Amino acid sequence: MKIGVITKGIGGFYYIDTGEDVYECRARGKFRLEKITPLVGDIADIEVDDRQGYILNIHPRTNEMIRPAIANVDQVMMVFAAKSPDINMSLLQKFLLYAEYVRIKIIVCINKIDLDENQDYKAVVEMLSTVPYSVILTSTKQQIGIEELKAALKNKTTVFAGPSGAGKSSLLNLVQTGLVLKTGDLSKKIDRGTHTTRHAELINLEIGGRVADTPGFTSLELLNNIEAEKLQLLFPEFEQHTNCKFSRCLHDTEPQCGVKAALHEGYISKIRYEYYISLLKELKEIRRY
Ligand SMILES: Nc1nc2c(ncn2[C@@H]2O[C@H](COP(=O)(O)OP(=O)(O)OP(=O)(O)O)[C@@H](O)[C@H]2O)c(=O)[nH]1
Ligand SMILES: [Zn+2]
Repeated sequence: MKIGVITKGIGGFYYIDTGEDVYECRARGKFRLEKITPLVGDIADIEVDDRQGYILNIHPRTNEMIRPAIANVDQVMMVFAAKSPDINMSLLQKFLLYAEYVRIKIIVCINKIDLDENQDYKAVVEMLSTVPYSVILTSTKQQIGIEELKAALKNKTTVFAGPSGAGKSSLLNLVQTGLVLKTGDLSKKIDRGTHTTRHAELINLEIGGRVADTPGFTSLELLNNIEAEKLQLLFPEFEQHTNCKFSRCLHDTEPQCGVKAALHEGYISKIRYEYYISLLKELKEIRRY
């Protein structure tokens, strides 16, 4: 028996990288019976002779994303451009929330800082200084931050996310020549009339680690089924300030709220807090019906 990582799945075949070799395997019938589909990123026990074999077992997943379908991601690199296209704050907030929801570590990369003469991106960096996510500032044109990016990717499994044109492919190309992401824009594919399901593939990095070949989060699953009381768990910076008077405080209109106190003292970003309140209102609306 060997252990490896599923790096690709095509037509019922899975490609498992054991670190020494890549094996083409099928899943045993028990997976169908138990309605488990092996995912790219899964750690699998395999039984092989020569180059082919069977997947015997899948190890428990640390996390799982739906689009692209991928398991055990260490981190998501959220790439936004400082300018052109300008940072879409509400999209950034949604991405942060979604990554928190699927429990994946977040790194925010602000690219194209060469275009931002007034350094407007600093407002975003300031907002992010209140959350436990790291920030990398880059420019592919001026080769800024590339070593830092490489260090962050080394020996990790990373999914890139971010709006079209932010520079994901340009950045990856500096990490490793020839590495290009398949486009993540589903609407483009539909326009061309090719309704292909997106199968993620993991690509080995020369520096160690892997990246998914297709950007994540192009469509965000709705978070409608979250309970209002649980929404605050997706805002990790609130946690150390929840010394509120009421144990079930939603940090909205309640008196003596620790989160609101932290907001006034500047430990919690106003933008983040307002986003939280807007989502809370939405969730309460949904519940009313
Ligand atoms: N000025 C400047 N332009 C950049 C930088 N990085 C990328 N670009 C340009 O921005 C454009 C988009 O870059 P891509 O790497 O294709 O962006 P992407 O995020 O992969 O886009 P999609 O494939 O559509 O998701 C290209 O014309 C790049 O040359 C940068 O740091 N500075
Ligand atoms: Zn409170």
